[in-house]
This record gives sequence, C-alpha cells and structure tokens, in this order.
Amino acid sequence: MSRKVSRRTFGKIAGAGALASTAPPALNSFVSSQDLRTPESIGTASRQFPKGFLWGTATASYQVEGAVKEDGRGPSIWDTFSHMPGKVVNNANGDVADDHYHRYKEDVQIMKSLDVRAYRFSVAWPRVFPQGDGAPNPKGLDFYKRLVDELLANNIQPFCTLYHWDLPQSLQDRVGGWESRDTSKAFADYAGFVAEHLSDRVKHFFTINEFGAFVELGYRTGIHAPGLRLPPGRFNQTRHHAVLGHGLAVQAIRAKAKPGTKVGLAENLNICVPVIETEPHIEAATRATRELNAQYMTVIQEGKYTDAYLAAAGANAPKFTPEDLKSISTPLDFAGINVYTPTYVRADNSPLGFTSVHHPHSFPHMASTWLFVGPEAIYWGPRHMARIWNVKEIYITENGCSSADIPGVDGTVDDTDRVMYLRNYLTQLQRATSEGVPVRGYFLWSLMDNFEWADGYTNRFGLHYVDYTTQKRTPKLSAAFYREVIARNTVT
Ligand code: PNW
Repeated sequence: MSRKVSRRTFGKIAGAGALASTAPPALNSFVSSQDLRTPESIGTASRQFPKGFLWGTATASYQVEGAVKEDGRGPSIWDTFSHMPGKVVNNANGDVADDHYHRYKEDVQIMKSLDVRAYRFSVAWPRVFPQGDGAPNPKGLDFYKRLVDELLANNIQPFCTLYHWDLPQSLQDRVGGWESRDTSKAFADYAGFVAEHLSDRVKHFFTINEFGAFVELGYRTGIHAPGLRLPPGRFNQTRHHAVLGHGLAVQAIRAKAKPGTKVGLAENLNICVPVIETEPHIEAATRATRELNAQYMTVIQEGKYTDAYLAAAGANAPKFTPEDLKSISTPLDFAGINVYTPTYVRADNSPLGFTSVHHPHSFPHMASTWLFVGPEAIYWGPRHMARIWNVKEIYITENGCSSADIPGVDGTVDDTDRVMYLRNYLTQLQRATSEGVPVRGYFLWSLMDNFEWADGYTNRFGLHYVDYTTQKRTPKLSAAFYREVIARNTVT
C-alpha cells in the first residue's frame, strides 16, 4: 500500500474492497472501525497517566559522587567496608564512582535531555558532618546548594533523601552506628540542619532510604556496610533505632524547615501480591503486607508493632517506650516506595491467614539474581499503601532494573530487556493511577550506571551507560523509551 494513502482514506478503501468481497461482515467492521493496520491506532488514551504526573530519575550519594576526600568530607561506613578485601565484587569502591561531584552540571544536562521534571538525590551525611555530629562542614553543604541551584535553573524539582546508607564512620566507631539511639538522635540533628539550609530550594525531603535493605543487609547478614551479623535481640533493637531516627528526623525537619516543606520516607516495602486476583487472596496479601512490614512501615504508619511481630520475637523483641512509638509514627506528608520485586501470597487457614509462595527456579529475573520480574508489584504496592494506611500522596521513589548492557561497535546499548521490564511495570502503574490510587510521581532508578553496593560496578541500572575509564555517559535505548513516556505521559 502506498504511504501517501491517509489513515481515513485507507479505511474507506478497505471497507469498500471488503464490501465487494466475501469477507465475513464481522471482520469487515472490525478492520474499518479500529483501523489496526496503522501506527496511529497503537497506544490509546486509556494508557495515559494523570495530568501533571511527575516523571523523574534517582541516584544516591555514595553510588555516584566519588570525591570521597574532597572539601572536608569525613569517611563513611561504605568507604571502610568497600576497602576491606572481598566485601565488594572485584574489590570495587566508590572513591571515584561516576565522578558526579565534579560532573553534576553535565549530569543535569542528561536529565534535561530526558525531560524529567524531578530528580531524587541523597545528601552524604559525612560531607555535612564529617564526624556525624559536632561541627558542620559548610563546604560539604555547598555542594548540594550548587546541585540544587543547577536543577532549579533547568526546571527540575529536587527531591532530597537524607540517608542513603553512607553513615559517618565516626558514629559507627564511637557508638556502634544504628545499634545505638545516639545515632537516631544525631541523625535527627543532621536532618534538621540540612532542612534548615536547603528548604528555601528543596520542598520534598525523604528521611531514610530502605530500612528493609540497609538494616537487614548491614546488621543481620553482613553483606552491606558495616558488615555485622548481630544476634536477634541486638538486631531488633537496631531496627527500632532506625525507625526512631526516622521519626525524630521528621520532627526536626518540621521544626527547622521553611513552611510548606513536605517530609516522607522511601521504603522498599515488602509488597505482597495475591497469587490470583480473587477476594480471599487479595485479603491475604493485604494482611501479609501489614505483617511482613511490621518492623518498619507498619510501626511508622500505625505507631505500634504488630502483636504477631512481638510474639514471634519473644525475649528478643525491641525495648521501647510509648514516647518512642509516638515519635516513630509522626504523621508524614507523603510516602515513597521503592518497587523492584514481588512477594507472592496465598490465602490459607494458618493463624495469620496467609503464606508467602517461593519463586520457582524458572522464575525470570534480571541481571541481579534477586530482581525477579513481577510488574504487578507496582500496582499492589501503592494500592496497599492507600488501602491499609490511607496514604494520600504516594511516590514510586525507585523502580528499574539491571541488565547485561554491552555497547555495540558503534557504542549504542540496545537494552531491550530493560525496556520490556519498564514497559510492563509502567503498564501496571498506569492501571493503579487509572483506578484512582494516589500515585503522584515516579523516579526511575537510575539516571546512570553506578556503584551497585556489594555488586560493585558489575550490575548496571542506568538509563545512561557509564564508561568508567572515560566517565562518558551514553544514553541507552531505555533512555529513548523513557523520554517518549515522559513526552506523551503514557506507556509507550
Ligand atoms: C536499592 N535486595 O537497593 C537501593 O535503594 C539502591 O541504592 C540500589 O542501587 C537499587 O535498589 C538497586 O539495587 C536494593 O537485595 C539493594 O533485595 C538490594 C536489594 C533491594 C534493593
């Protein structure tokens, strides 16, 4: 068929031709009314996101900044841990990472080329307080002022995370890090200080990123800094100090920030997905989401630990006061959830009424072996937040995946698997917003490849490929995909 024939003319011709032929009438009307042979018929209004939906990308300080000894930054537990032989794949560390500390202007321009309207970054606590507490380091704070000014000049809203795991080493050495409530208090003081000095430019703060990752991996399995394997009692107390630190920080931010500043958190909620979407399994998944997040999101939202959590912990339960619980559950302005992988749940007759179902060996995952592909997680995560805790403002603070990206001879990276992953998750996210779930924005992890914690530089999560020898950033196919999603406000 000639390209010059317009969509409408083509419909008429097809219809006329079919009338004269013996084609069944049903097929005839199907073709002429929907015109499925034209590209214009692909992607309909039903895949649209709400007007004003905020599209963004995310990174975190230790993963991108480098410059670990510059302008008075103190050491963090990740500097120490990554320099211990055998802790990180290929003994990699964040000494240079993406050299974002020096290249932030270029990085704002790659955000601009995607046309994102928001950027989630984190402040490195040891840049601002090299010892964790005591005297602040103005030069450290200045970096974030410069970064934020650059973002605002480019019409990108800054969303600031206060703790993305780079605890000042001095606090680990002096008080045992999050094992001590002194760290909770020091965190609140630091958070209040940053909010006081940045809230003229930053309107959204997240206290802590992923309790469920840094506490579990850092203090129970030892896979992340500070690499401890605490016994259950001390471990549960550490969990308690992390949520207490969050609550005290919310209060400190409210006390010190300019009016209109909003505070929330960014948690890797354990998202329970019903094995089949029928009422009994949906109810089971809802109960399970409350119970399996008892130590973090549930106590933050409800101001109490669940009976089942305390009973299961027994003598190892955390020690706390009623006042602690009040601080922990200080009301938030919004909640952020990081969405990667689902926990499938089915209803049963056990005391709690649910069982989580293990992934079979054949379950597909991305380059990171833990990253099972379950797009429904991004539908059920926000739905549970809205239903269980009546959260009115939700952000997807991270979603993305690792892919075995290898540049072609011409340097292009055709990460079709990442595009597949994102398209499926965004389809489920759109399903949520179309049902009225109050998700206001989405931050894709990550703007560019970076230091992936214990996996070093082996697992790449970026929309931009980073050549670590030259620091060149190259947009992958997924960057072009995401740019189209943003431009059309729809799944593409
Ligand atoms: C999150 N897991 O970490 C972090 O917030 C990011 O810093 C990180 O780069 C990103 O997700 C990708 O990993 C996680 O083992 C680390 O389940 C590990 C797990 C989950 C999240």
